[in-house]
Amino acid sequence: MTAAVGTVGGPFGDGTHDVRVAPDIVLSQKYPFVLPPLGYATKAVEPAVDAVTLRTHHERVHAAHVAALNAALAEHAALHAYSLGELLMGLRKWPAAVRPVVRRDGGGHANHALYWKLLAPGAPSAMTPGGKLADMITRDFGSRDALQRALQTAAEAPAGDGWVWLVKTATSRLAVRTLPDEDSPLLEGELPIVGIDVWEHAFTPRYRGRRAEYVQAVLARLNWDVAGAQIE
Ligand code: MN3
Repeated sequence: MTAAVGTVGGPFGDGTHDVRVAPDIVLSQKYPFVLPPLGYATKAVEPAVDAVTLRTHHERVHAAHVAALNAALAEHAALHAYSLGELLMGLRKWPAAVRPVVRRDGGGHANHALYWKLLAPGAPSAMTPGGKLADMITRDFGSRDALQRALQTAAEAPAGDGWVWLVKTATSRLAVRTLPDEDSPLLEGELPIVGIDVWEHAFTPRYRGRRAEYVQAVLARLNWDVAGAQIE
C-alpha cells in the first residue's frame, strides 16, 4: 500500500503489502476523496475478521463514507483546499450545514483507512511495538499487556456504535479513548495511533457481542509498525 491512494473498486488480493506506510496517506487527501485499496486479499486477515465482513465493510461501508463526503463537499468549494486531517481538526470552523457530514463521513473515511492498514495480512505475527511507541507504552501503561487490557476494557464500555482508540494526547501522552460513531480523535486534537472499529465486528457471527474477544483477535495481528509510524 505504498501508493498514496487507490480508486473505488481498486485492486484486491494482489498480495502486495508494505508495512512502512506513511501515517498521513489518507489524512493528506483533499477533495475529491478516494477509497484506498486494502492492499491485501479479503481473506488475508481471517479469522480475526472474516472475508465477507471485510469486503462488505471496505467496498460498501467505507466507500459510502467517501461518496457521502464528496457529495456534501461538492457544494463547498472553499473547503476543497483543506486536507481530510485539516477538515477533521478544524471542524468548528466550517459552515454548520457541512459539519455533521465532515464529522461522520470524513471521520469514517479516515478511521477505516487507518484500520485497514493496522490489520497485518497473513499468518498472525509476533510483531510487537517498537521504537518510540514502545517507550511510550512502557511509560504510560507499564507494559503492552496492560495496554491490551485497557483497550479490551474500553471495548466493553456501552458506547453503542463506536471505536476504541489509542491516541497521542495534546501533551504527548498515550491514552485509550472510546469514541462514539465515527468521531475521530482529531476532532479533539488527539492523534490516532490504533483504531479498532468495535460495533460492526463485535456483532458478526464469529463474535456475537464478545467485544473483548474481538479486540484481542485484532490486537493479535496488529501491524505495530503501522501504529508506530503514526507518531514518527
Ligand atoms: Mn466500520
